[in-house]
Amino acid sequence: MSVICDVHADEVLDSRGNPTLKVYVETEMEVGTFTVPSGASTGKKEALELRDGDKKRYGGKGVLKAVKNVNDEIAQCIKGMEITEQTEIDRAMIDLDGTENKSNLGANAIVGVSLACARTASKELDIPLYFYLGGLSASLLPIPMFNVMNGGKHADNNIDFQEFMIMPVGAESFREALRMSSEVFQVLKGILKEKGMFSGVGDEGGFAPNLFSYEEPLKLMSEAVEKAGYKLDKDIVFALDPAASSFYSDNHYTIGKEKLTSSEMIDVYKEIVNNYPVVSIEDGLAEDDWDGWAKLTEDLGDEIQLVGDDIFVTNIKLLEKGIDEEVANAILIKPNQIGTLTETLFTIRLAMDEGYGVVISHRSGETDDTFIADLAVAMNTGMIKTGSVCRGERIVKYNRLMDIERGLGKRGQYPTW
Ligand code: 2PG
Ligand code: MG
Repeated sequence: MSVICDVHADEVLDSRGNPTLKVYVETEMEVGTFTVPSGASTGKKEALELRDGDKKRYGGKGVLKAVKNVNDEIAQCIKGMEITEQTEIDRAMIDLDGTENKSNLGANAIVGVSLACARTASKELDIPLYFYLGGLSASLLPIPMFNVMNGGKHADNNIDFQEFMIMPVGAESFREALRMSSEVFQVLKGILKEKGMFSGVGDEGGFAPNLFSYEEPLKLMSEAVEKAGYKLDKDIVFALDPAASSFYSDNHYTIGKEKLTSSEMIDVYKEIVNNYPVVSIEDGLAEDDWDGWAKLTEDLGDEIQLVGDDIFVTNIKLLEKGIDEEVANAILIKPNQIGTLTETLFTIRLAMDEGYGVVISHRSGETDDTFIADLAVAMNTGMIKTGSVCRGERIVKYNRLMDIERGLGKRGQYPTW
């Protein structure tokens, strides 16, 4: 294998039209890239996304400092290293940064280089990225969680919960899962139009009409599933990401005009689970509400999947705390929350060893990069959430998964729920 001979970055735009980095890592034989995504409902303990703060450019959101960090310090540090020495490369960048949250060089700079290295290595070996990351055991396609209705910080409507998702658990292959969900999505659009509701979409491609309770999206989705000819609970089930940190303050959750305690919020979820085929709730409670989370897990953890996003931020220390305190039973994985591929893989492995579910995830501000599709298959996580069944930056990941499924042939499997 050859060594890294050049590393550079460029300032490009993400799906919301905000600046982000595209990183190029070159060896003598190949060049691989990674284009970095960006969140809106970010956890407080995420690794730091470095932005310029220069109000004269992109309202302060430029990333020229992070680009410079890639082009100068990081490039100098890792040039000459073997492209396949992922752990050493990531370690070198972590040491070079020297902070707990990568605030010196920027997690956006570091994650861009880290993931681009893996892609360059896979290209040099001339094998698919999922095979480079996961080897022969990489064979499980993920059940997708399609975010068909958007609220919270991802849409300018009045829905408090951020994501209402459909999971095609009754499909026999990923390709079929995608077809079923696309059909439901188009039927849902028709229903919204019929009812005179706004059928424009939010940041992740889900519909974003104004609705007056968290139940209305679930009702509309149920109607769409049945009208599309599928059986609720059998072919298609639901998942939620309320992203509760975004409506939590002073120990209370504000839903519409009501202010609820953690226990009252848990009661809301119990009712939802009783009335609708909701099998997974992510960030049902806020990142600072660890006691509430423990109670939520005790009350609902045997019945449904409880996914920690803001509370764990892909950070192995926070996941360890969660395991100790019996908080959640699954984790959302976003490489840019922690900043390197190596740390991401360690967090995934710990979660799996401890029997936690693992959902690989996009960010609300995305790019045309498909790395996470390969990551989900590589690690056999069996679940991915990467937006709705529309918008190019989401669809490109789903299309990549169909490519992977075709490439795997008989070795590929679609999970049962
Ligand atoms: C989430 C994500 C992705 P964001 O909360 O799970 O859907 O949103 O990227 O804005 O943090
Ligand atoms: Mg979330």
